[in-house]
Amino acid sequence: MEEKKTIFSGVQPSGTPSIGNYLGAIKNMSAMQDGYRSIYCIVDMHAISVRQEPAELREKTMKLLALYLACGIDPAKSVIFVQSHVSAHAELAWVLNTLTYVGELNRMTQYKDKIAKHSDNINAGLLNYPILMASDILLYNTDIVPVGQDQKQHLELSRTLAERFNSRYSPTFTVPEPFIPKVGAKIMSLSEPTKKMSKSDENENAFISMTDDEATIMRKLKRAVTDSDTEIKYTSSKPGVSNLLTIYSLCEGITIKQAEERFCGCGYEELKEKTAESVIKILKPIQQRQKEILLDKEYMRVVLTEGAQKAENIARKTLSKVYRKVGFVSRT
Ligand code: ATP
Ligand code: LTN
Repeated sequence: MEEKKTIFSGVQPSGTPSIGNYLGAIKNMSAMQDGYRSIYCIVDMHAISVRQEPAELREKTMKLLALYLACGIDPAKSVIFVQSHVSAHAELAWVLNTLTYVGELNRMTQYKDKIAKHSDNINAGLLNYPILMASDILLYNTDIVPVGQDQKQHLELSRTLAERFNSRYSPTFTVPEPFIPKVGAKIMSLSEPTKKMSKSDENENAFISMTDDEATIMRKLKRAVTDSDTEIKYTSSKPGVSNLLTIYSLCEGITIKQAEERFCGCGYEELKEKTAESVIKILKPIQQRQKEILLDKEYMRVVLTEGAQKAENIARKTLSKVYRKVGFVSRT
């Protein structure tokens, strides 16, 4: 029997995930777990590259775990763990730091965006962020990384670092491929539809959070920026309408073309209302399950302990190999 390929992905516990995180990444993480050896991480070490309130970070980490589970990521099928529980991530990151040129880091789009947004805290972690991400991915000999469009550039660096290590020492890492969905890879902001929907936007009306209630989802979508025209068509000159069509079609499980046909002759009001209803239909059962899971602290603890153990076993093997290849002497 052919061995399953490995997929790895991570989400930061830096806020409440948005419908963008769900449609662009988490949904695929859940859908892909049957066909692959899947490893899913809650990347708390990445999250502290911007300031986090410690008690809140702990709470958001547990909520993200409950959300993973509520979205159908199943600990019987996937390894689910918290990044800081497996110290090999930080250790490999150091080695990869020594293989990365500063010029490769400071041209990263996410870095430039983040330093503009957090000008009072331009720390080295923001710059080195993609190296830690490469370390996450390379430790598990990952073949495929399901992510949104915004992570493509980081994935490129992971590939470069894998190739650089392999050629400088000897073949060690699998060179990972991104899996970026054709539809939904970049859900746009509801208030500025030419910008990516971000869970950390100061304007709460710009994104739908996975925990928003029905009334909030309806209100936010009704206020979504469209245009002064009336035609419901997926085209680059109509970013707001195209974004709603994308969200609607993904929630309904239909193509964009089918969505356009459904709305043929309708007004924007109807598009917004129907999109809100389809988002609510997807989110409601997830929210219900997340609430139930959060009450079962013991279950969550077991998932984390077992996940960390499994991840650690794989990661240690890769790290030992790396340490040997770079010339570190063995302890024993
Ligand atoms: P922030 O905006 O707070 O910096 P984020 O919303 O980008 O964070 P992450 O935890 O960094 O959230 O991303 C988790 C996953 O969601 C990544 O795979 C990322 O590519 C994907 N993702 C993030 N925003 C979107 C979006 N608007 N559309 C589609 N996918 C997205
Ligand atoms: N950088 C990603 C989160 C992330 C990740 C990863 C995604 C950290 N490590 C490994 C995929 C694989 C983000 O900002 N969305």
